[in-house]
Amino acid sequence: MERHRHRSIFVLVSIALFLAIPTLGFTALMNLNTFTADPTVAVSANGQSAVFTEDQYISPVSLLLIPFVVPGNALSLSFDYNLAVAPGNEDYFHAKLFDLGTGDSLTGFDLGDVGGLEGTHAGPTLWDLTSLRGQSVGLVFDLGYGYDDFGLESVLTVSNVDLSTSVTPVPEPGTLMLMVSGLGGLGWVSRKKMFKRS
Ligand SMILES: [Ca+2]
Repeated sequence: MERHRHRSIFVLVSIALFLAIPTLGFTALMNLNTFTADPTVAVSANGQSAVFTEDQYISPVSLLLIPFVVPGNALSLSFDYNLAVAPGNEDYFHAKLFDLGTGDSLTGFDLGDVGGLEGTHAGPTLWDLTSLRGQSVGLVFDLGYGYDDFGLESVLTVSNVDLSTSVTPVPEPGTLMLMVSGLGGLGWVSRKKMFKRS
């Protein structure tokens, strides 16, 4: 009886570990040089940051990735931004994931208007991508102006655009059932062996 209990505990622990594995994340910085940039967006050589300055003719000034194919094992997308709005300016930073067909932002993946009059607006942002796995969407960062904008001196930096994926693919329910029944079968076989021995 004591051995049976140990085996049951072993099986339960194995299943728990197996279920826990997909939550481990691997992060990789996206290369912003693979994005489409307007002329006044300067992407660093290593692709890890982009500096947006205002354009006399283009607004908003954009850094765009189309399509952004969300990996099947995606966990999250995070990035840092810093918008320095200069005196006499009213400018805004926008970031969103959007539908490639309609151009509409996806619910829960639109940072909204960040910025305003003179001052610094900065922060990290993290979006949970698990609901978008396998989808092709658009990703855009841009710098635009407001009604009381009378200058072109504001500067936006976007950096550390980080795509986090799970280390191992999340198991399909069918695979998991197979594994559970496999473990159950092993338990049954060894129990049978033990029964014969005794
Ligand atoms: Ca401005």
